[in-house]
Amino acid sequence: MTRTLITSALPYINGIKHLGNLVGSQLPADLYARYRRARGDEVMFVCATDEHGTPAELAAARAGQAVADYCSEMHEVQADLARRFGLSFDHFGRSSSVHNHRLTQHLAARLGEAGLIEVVEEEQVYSPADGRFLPDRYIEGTCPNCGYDKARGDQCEECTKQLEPTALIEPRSAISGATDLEVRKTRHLFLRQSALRERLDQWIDSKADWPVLTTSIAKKWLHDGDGLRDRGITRDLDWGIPAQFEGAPWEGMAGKVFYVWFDAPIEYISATAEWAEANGKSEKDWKRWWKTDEGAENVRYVQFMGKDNVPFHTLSFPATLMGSGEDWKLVDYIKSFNYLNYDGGQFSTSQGRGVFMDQALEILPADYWRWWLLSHAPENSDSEFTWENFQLSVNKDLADVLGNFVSRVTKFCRSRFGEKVPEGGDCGPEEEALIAALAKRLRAYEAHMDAIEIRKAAGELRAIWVLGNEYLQEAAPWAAFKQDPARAAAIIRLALNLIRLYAVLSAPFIPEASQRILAAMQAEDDGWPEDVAAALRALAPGHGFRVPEVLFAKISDEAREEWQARFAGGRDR
Ligand code: B3M
Ligand code: ZN
Repeated sequence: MTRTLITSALPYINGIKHLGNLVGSQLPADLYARYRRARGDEVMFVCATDEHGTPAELAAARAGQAVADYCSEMHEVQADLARRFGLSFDHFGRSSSVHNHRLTQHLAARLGEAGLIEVVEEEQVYSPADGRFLPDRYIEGTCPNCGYDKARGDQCEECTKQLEPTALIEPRSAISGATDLEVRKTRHLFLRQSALRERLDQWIDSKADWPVLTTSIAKKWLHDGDGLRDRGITRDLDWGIPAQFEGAPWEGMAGKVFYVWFDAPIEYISATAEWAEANGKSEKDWKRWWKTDEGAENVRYVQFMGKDNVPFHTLSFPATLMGSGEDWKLVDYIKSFNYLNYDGGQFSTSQGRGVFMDQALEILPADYWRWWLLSHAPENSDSEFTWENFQLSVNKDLADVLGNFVSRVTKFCRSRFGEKVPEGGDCGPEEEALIAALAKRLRAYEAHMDAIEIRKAAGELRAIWVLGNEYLQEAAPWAAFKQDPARAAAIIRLALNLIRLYAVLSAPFIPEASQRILAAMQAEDDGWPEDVAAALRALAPGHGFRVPEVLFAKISDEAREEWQARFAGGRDR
């Protein structure tokens, strides 16, 4: 059996995520996980909240809470939203878990023993006004690489370059806005990534099938020379995983913690250990996903993330795992995404601009959002959410094409034959043509899903729905019923079966609606159809069903305008 390990980039703990965040990692990862399970794989799908570092501290301070309390609360909020969006994680963990503390310190110790970590005296930006060092997001300024004026101390979101706080132009404190900053000396652990350059280079070269977006970013920072600079992996912060611990092969790190980007990807592994513990499994059970000497050699590991996360997943995290000298599973395929923009601008957490996960669900059920976001995933370039486009896509694809098919067929059957699959009549060339067309499209759908080409897969699924409507139009059971009721029965029998098949095929995109369709058809999802003709005989004559409630309601112009005004910005989050 194929075994597939899937991780989504870990959402930061610092607040509820917007739809741009969702479509850049968690949602496409869920689509793929659901699909792989449907194809019969054994799947391990993990995610977690990313709880350390300056984003967590700043957000807790803003909320007036202790950082540990803030993180516990926000983890629950995010876990609940994930559930309500149908994100089917096997485990949704926390990077602040004991498991992650243990494993992060273990890997750091291994790297230290391998001579890949050294204690370095370095210069850090210090703010006398704040009375503290300003690591990472505590400092903002202009990016020396692209000129973006809100670059943060650790990375420019605009051009994805990893930065050193001292490199920022016109730096200011993110806490107080102070600009009278000093540079002071302090001692930190450095990961000697540069010593692994050749291994990383070869490894990335061996990934000929990776999407261009992923490899271009990886190669850029690998050959830029700067991307693989030895980097500080500790910080002068209180909240995090202590860098001084029992058995650490260094001294003098008391009071310092690991950099959030050092421990966050390790949480992918730790979350699997958390899963094992939560489900009464053993260490062996999680290691068979992660240790190539303990069963993971046959696992296919796929990661999902936004483009700004790519350098950390193609360089730093693999450097950590390779450098440990242990047999950890490295990623096989990285699916990365561009950004989703919002109505002529950017989503902005600080300005409350755009739609956030909680607000989205206040307006409409998850499947409406899942469908739009996935069918417009920013794969090859940035894409844009507009309310017009959202309305169009929901009303056409979901309501007119899929919803209407289900409703017409079930209602027609109820009025002419009752709420059971009718018997009698024969299929002919129209049905043969339909089955051939469906089979062809189904194979194309699978190919796109296998390749994680999400927009293309969505397009193919929509085309599969359209085939049903076209068939109905041509076969015209309402006309046939007058002359030849048996022929009408054969058409409707096939159409009812098509509804069940649509539920199975659509489940990765719109799981909740698929469930409702199956419930109405009193049918099970009995697995991915290998043979279309056979799948269209699953509901035999006499099988009962009910006409489902409206599957997808249309979005009116008034509702669209109201939402447009409501989310234009200005709401503080
Ligand atoms: N939390 C950044 C982000 O959400 C970060 C991802 C960590 S993945 C290990 O964009
Ligand atoms: Zn930049």
